[in-house]
Amino acid sequence: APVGVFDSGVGGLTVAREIMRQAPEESLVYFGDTARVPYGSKSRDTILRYVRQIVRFLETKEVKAIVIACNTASAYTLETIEKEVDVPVIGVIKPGAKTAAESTVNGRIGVIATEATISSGLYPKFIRSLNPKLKVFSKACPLFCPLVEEGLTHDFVTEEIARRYLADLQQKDIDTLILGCTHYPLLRSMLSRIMGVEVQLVNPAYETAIGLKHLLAENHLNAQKLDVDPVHEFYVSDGAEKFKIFANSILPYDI
Ligand code: DGN
Repeated sequence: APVGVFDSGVGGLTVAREIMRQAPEESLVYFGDTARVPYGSKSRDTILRYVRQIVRFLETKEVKAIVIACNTASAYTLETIEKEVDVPVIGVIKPGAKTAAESTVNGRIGVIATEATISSGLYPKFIRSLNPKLKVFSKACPLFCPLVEEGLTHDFVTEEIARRYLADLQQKDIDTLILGCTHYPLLRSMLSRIMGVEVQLVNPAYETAIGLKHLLAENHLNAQKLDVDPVHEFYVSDGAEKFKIFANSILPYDI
């Protein structure tokens, strides 16, 4: 059976990509809610309603596990969805928080994400639950997603906006920065240039893919190693052609 992966749109492809790298034997069913993106500016009730619909869709595909490959949806729905479905569910926030808590040396961590993820307060909550001494500084960067989706990943306009968003965090002496939104790993080199090489950037997608492998193993659900080639399916709620172009620019093969 495949693993279900979903996001508010294209962003979760950075998580799907990581799963394909870390667990190449697994087949994926990806759903991107491109008709209703962005989730980052919506309320918890609305996000939960959308997510329940997506989960029902994934259940019709008989997925053996579900990855909430969206920080915003993870922040607002993971706890509820875990209780409502029969298969194991993993989000991106706990893995990202754990990696950051384990990587910081000076105990000062920055988090950048959508407005909804930042106002959920979940990153600081999880980080402090792992180590109450750690200090967390958060900054919402709502313009990053649309800029990435417009293809302006390496544009000076994006760099200028990034410099403004990160100006506060640059004053905080952080040594670790969580890229708490699925689109942000695509801005990695720019963010690193602005923050300086001494600040390590945490991509929660990486740790989530490893977490998924453990979760599947614990539940005896791993695919048998490459008996058959994995098959990946992609579904969106709108704009399939645009999605395809974006996906082909991110994934290691054409979908
Ligand atoms: N995928 C969302 C996230 O990781 O928070 C960002 C896209 C959005 O809904 N704005």
